[in-house]
Amino acid sequence: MLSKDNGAWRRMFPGRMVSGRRSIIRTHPGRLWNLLVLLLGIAAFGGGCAQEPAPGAGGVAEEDAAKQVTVGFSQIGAESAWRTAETESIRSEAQKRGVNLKFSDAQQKQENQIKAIRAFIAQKVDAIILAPVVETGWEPVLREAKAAGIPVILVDRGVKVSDEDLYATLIASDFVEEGRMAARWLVEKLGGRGNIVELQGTPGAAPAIDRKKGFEEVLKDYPDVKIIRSQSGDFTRAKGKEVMEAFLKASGGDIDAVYAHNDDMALGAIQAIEEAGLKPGEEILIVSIDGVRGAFEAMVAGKLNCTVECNPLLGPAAFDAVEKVLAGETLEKKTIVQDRLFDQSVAASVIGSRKY
Ligand code: GYE
Repeated sequence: MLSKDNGAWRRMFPGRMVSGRRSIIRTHPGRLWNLLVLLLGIAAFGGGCAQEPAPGAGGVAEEDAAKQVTVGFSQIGAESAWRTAETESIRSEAQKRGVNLKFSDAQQKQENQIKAIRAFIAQKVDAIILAPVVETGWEPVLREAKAAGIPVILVDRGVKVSDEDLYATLIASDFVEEGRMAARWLVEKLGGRGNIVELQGTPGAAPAIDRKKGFEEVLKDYPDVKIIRSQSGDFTRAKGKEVMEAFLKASGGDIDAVYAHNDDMALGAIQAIEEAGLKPGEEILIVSIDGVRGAFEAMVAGKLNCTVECNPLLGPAAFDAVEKVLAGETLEKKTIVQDRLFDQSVAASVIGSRKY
């Protein structure tokens, strides 16, 4: 192509000196080779595109380090099987793409997440992935990230801020809809009448707020289905068990069903119900959210009735967002992860294909 173009150029401008690259190409074939080698070198070693590592590209360690993207990930903790699956998905995707991941576990504390984000800013990371423990209180630190020119990608849970430009995008499930799905399933199973106890997630967390909201919204149309007790079990199995024990002590015989905001709390409640001499899944119906392996096992064993899936495998979508934002693209403000409902009737046939 080059020589053909060059020929055309010569035909159009016979005997005329041309400037710049074309003159080099036309008049000095040896230099053309040198230029090609130079261009290939730049492409192979990432000059000028330091923020877009070619997945799987090999090369000398030093040259890789020069173009490697660094991302800080502020994770909430390890309270549930869902959470550990999310962490694993982000870690393995970072590794797959050759991203240098700085991981920070906040042990359920917002103040630790804020500290981690400040440390990421000081370390001049290229981007930050944040799974925010609660919805409010993020504005100042997000402003600091923005001022430093570091994009923040929210995964899993949302935040409430006055300016949506403080984050690049949110990748999460529709928690309100999950609550509605759980309620519709339970109302039907109860035949439109019954007493429910609710195990809420972490106070102030988007999934706890929204799963309650969606569930109650459906219940409005069924006056004979009531939530008789509701308390936080912090999304953990141990706390779910403890709170369920208290519910059983207070209103034992009146409880027809449990609505747990996640599977771990439902699994804790199952233990409490069994220890109280009752049959979970039969004498007390149980519906929860997440769809982790332990929930499927409990459904196969007949102890859990239903789970609404909430997909934690957010690594690929999170790093797609990182790559796009670093390439200067504007992202959709929210990407909603699609979820499904599974009950005991399908548990045995799908358990083998579950990925988390
Ligand atoms: O449902 C729960 C976890 O934020 C969607 O947090 C997530 C929730 C998930 O601890 O198990």
